[in-house]
Amino acid sequence: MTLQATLRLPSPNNTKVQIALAYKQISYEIDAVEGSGPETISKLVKLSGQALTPIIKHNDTVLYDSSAILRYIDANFDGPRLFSADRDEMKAIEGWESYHKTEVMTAMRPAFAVFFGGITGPEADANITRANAGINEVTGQVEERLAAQADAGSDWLVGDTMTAADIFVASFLSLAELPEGYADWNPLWKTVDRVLTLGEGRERCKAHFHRVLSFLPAPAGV
Ligand SMILES: N[C@@H](CCC(=O)N[C@@H](CS)C(=O)NCC(=O)O)C(=O)O
Repeated sequence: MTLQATLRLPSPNNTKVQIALAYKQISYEIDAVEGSGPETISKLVKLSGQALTPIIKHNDTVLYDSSAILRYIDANFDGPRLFSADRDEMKAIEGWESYHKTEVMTAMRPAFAVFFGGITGPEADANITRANAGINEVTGQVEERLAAQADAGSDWLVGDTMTAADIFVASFLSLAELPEGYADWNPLWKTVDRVLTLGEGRERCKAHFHRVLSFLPAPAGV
C-alpha cells in the first residue's frame, strides 16, 4: 500500500517528513489537514490516538511524531540514509536532533507565540526582536559547524551526505531565510519570512538551509 502522510503544511515538523520522503525517493499520498477545529482533531485522534501532525500510515502501521517517522522510513525503506550505521555519526545526528528541540526551539518560540498565539502590538514586536536575537545566536553555532565541515570537504552537519541532522535544523531555521519564491507558497510563510532574519554573516547557514529545502516539493497550484 502507498504510504499515506497526514500533514498540516507548511508546518516545519511536517515539512521534515516531506523532505525525508523526497530524499529517499519514497512515493506517498498527502492527506492535507488544516487548523485544529473539532472535525480535524477527531479525524487525527481516530487515525493515531493524538491530535498533532505529521502522521503516516504504511500498511497496518500508523506513526506520529516527525522523529519517529524519520526513523521508521529510514529503517524500512531503501535510499540514502537519514541516520547512520556509524556509532559516532549516529550520536552526532541525535545531538543535532536534541539541539533543534532545545536551543533552536527556545530561540524561535517567541516568534511562534506571535504567529500562532495571537500576540499583537508592542508585545509582538518585542517577541520578534527576541526571536531574531536568539536565531542569530544559534545560527552562529550552526555557521561555525558548517565552516568546520566545509574545511573537511562536506556541505552537511554530520558526515559527507545530508542526514536527519540537516533536516531537523534546517526545517525550523529556514523559516528565517526561505529560498526565493518559497514564501509565496503559503501566506504563513510570507509573514514569517518578512519578520524573521538570520542576521549578518550567515552565508553558510543560508546556503545549507536552501540545499535542504530544495528537496521540498512545490505544493500543487504554485
Ligand atoms: N513532536 C511532534 C510535534 C508535532 C507538532 O507540534 N505538530 C504541530 C504542527 S508543526 C501541530 O500539529 N500543531 C497543531 C496544534 O497545535 O493544534 C513532532 O515532531 O512531530
